[in-house]
Amino acid sequence: MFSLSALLDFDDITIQCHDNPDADSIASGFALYTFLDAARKKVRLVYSGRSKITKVNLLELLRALSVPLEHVKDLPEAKALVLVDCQYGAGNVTKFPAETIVVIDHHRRETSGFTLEIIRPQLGSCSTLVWDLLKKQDFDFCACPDVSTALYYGLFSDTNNFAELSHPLDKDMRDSLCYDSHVIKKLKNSNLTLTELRIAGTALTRYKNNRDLGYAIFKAEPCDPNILGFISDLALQVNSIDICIVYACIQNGIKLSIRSCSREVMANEFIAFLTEGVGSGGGHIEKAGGFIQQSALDGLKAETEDFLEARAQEYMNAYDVVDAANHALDITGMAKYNKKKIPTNYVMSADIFAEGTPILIRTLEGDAEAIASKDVYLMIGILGEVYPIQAGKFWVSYEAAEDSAPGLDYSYAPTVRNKLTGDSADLLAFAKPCLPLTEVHIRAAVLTRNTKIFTAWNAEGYMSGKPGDFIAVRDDDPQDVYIVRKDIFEKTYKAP
Ligand SMILES: [Mn+2]
Repeated sequence: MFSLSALLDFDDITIQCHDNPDADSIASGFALYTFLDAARKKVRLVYSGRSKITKVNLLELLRALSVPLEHVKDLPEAKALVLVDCQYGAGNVTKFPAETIVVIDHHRRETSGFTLEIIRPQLGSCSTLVWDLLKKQDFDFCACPDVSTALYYGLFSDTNNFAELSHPLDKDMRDSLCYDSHVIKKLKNSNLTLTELRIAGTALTRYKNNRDLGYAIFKAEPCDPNILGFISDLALQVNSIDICIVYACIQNGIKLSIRSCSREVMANEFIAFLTEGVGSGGGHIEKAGGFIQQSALDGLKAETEDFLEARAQEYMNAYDVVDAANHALDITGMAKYNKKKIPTNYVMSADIFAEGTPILIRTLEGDAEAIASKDVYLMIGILGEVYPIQAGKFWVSYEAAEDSAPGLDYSYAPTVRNKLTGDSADLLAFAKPCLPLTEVHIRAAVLTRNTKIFTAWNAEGYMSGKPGDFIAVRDDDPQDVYIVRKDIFEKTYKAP
């Protein structure tokens, strides 16, 4: 596992942002610079490329936080060259010789063969990744308000003002950094130049509106990604547009911003579909954003707009909707299965925080709220999903188990936060194993089409499944219809 302590083996380190650096790249580099400088390393922070920074918010960022970023044409061979928010050899960053190459990035992998690397495409910003790495080095963020402010702004601008942010680590960083609110306010309001206002205006007049399928596609000239969020927010205000895709070709790829007010299309799920296999994307039900690698499109020999349209149509044309709240599912042809009695984990909420404390549970799937009490337990599923259950209901369905539950290896271990103090705890540290008392009987069938299920308990969104996943319904509750991923189904259900 990559750790920043590996960098401390070098004395001469150059940190390189991508060409035409954005706030995220600058912030990531600056935080790393501060860490290495404090460790008394010889360190430089640079970027290259033909053009120097001209964007007003970035110049203000450099000035307000005294970021020692240099623009270079050439670079003497460094012992270690650390690339932030980009990958060595990729099209958006000038290639300089170095003995050791280190890559710290949050984009989809494009190149490989580095000495040291950490690439996490699920994260909303590279700033989040650097923040997480620094935390593991016990970096004192409160003692470095400039670094905190830079990282906060890096995430803010890479996720369209936090609107397109989805990963729990992103939220953890947003919630915990003590940033300078005056600097942030100034940066937030230096976002648009008159040229960018014109780009937004032009993009809004050139669009393709597919009225049958209810979406519109807008193309903007190459611009800062934040402008796309601005355009899509405006476009969604139009009465005949319920879903919009706004994109621009930027360095080595396509940046996308999605908005949806349609009940049947969740923006975060839609962007995941659009970028599957060619990029990455995430966000919320109504707002999401993503990135497609140009090299992936070249590989498919597809023009950007044709590709987006084809994917959008494929998505809109090929899903079934199950309204489980209002209609009974037709179970003819569905086979019987029993849920295996496999150990799982639970946490007594009153073990973590005093009774009556409002708590926020944060998992990969999103945030949930509860009040700590002797009567509220938290169940932890095998994917790290967490849901509250009443103690009474728990004890009629489960018993405490001896052996610990397997598979507690999550990409984000669920955390629980005291909403009053902001203190946060690792939920797994309080987990105890339990076993279901009886087998649950269900009927299930393999999905042959993309399917969305609207359930009685979630008015906001839907559960979605792909061909190969299972649709299931409990024998004792015909309204309890849900989707189980293929790999999970095989682990948790068996034929009677
Ligand atoms: Mn970034």
